[in-house]
Amino acid sequence: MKGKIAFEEHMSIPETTDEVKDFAGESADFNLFTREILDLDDMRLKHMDDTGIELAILSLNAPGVQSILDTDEAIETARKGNEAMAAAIERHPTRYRAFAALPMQDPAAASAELERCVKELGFKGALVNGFTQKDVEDSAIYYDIPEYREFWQTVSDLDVPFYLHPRMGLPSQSKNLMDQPWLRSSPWGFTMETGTHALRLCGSGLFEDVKHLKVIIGHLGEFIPYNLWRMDARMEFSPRGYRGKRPLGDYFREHFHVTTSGNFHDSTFRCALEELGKDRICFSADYPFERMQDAANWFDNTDVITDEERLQIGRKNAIELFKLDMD
Ligand code: GRE
Ligand code: ZN
Repeated sequence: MKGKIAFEEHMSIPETTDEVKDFAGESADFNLFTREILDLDDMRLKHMDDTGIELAILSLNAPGVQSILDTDEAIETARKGNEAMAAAIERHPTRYRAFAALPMQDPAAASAELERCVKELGFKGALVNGFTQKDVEDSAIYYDIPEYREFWQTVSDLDVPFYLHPRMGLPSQSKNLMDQPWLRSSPWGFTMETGTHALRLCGSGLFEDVKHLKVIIGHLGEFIPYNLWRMDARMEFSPRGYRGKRPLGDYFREHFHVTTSGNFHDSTFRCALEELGKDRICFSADYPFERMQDAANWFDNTDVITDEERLQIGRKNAIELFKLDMD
């Protein structure tokens, strides 16, 4: 399918590149991977051309700004990442948009940077790599706490989506995973970490306090669609500190979109479609951690959806979600 829009597509700047090499894959050619994640010109555009991806909304790699302990450095690094993405959009205005990287260490600074990126640079929202560390290594701040309500109000006022992207949990959060490191990483830990963060947002009353938030998660919903019925069913008997006023599923279905990033598989896709509906699912690849070719080969050919639905999920939902000036 031509004209796809993809939006879990990562770039990097020299300040944040080293940390991603561990995740390039055991068999990966690190030099090639590094070139791919840093490149915003010929190589990436060629992959996009070859796979029918017309537009990519770029984001800074994980954990990126969220693992920087010093707040001033986090603010500076987010700015550098955002300037690099803005420059890429200037060079290729028909091929790229961007999500702001945000220094969540300081919610007021994060709000200000998001506002600058949206209003001055035309960015389409934010992509944040999970919890933030701050000041000390063993710290993990989740954004459901009251200190972030004003930040969320800014996101809502700007009327842009917030992409909650995975990162790895800290060793102190992962004591039962350390002896089998794959459990901490992308096969499982990323999903658990991000899914839990998304559920924290739902369970904190956030969507009652700030009514118009749109949150995006990748990997076909980080396991949540598969377990949504059960969570609501169990919570009826045992809400234990759940602070939502309505069932979890209501908030998830009303406030979340999910993307196909890194999850190119029919039965997972069918489950997400059945639980959330086709208006809530969007194509994405997760380049360069995944191959655009794998994403497109699956998406362009899956018979789980009709061609009309393919156009909607591959393109039109994104145009609406990000109010893109395209048909
Ligand atoms: C991602 O961006 O989703 C990602 C990483 C590292 C490894 C795997 C992966 O950042 O999917
Ligand atoms: Zn990703």
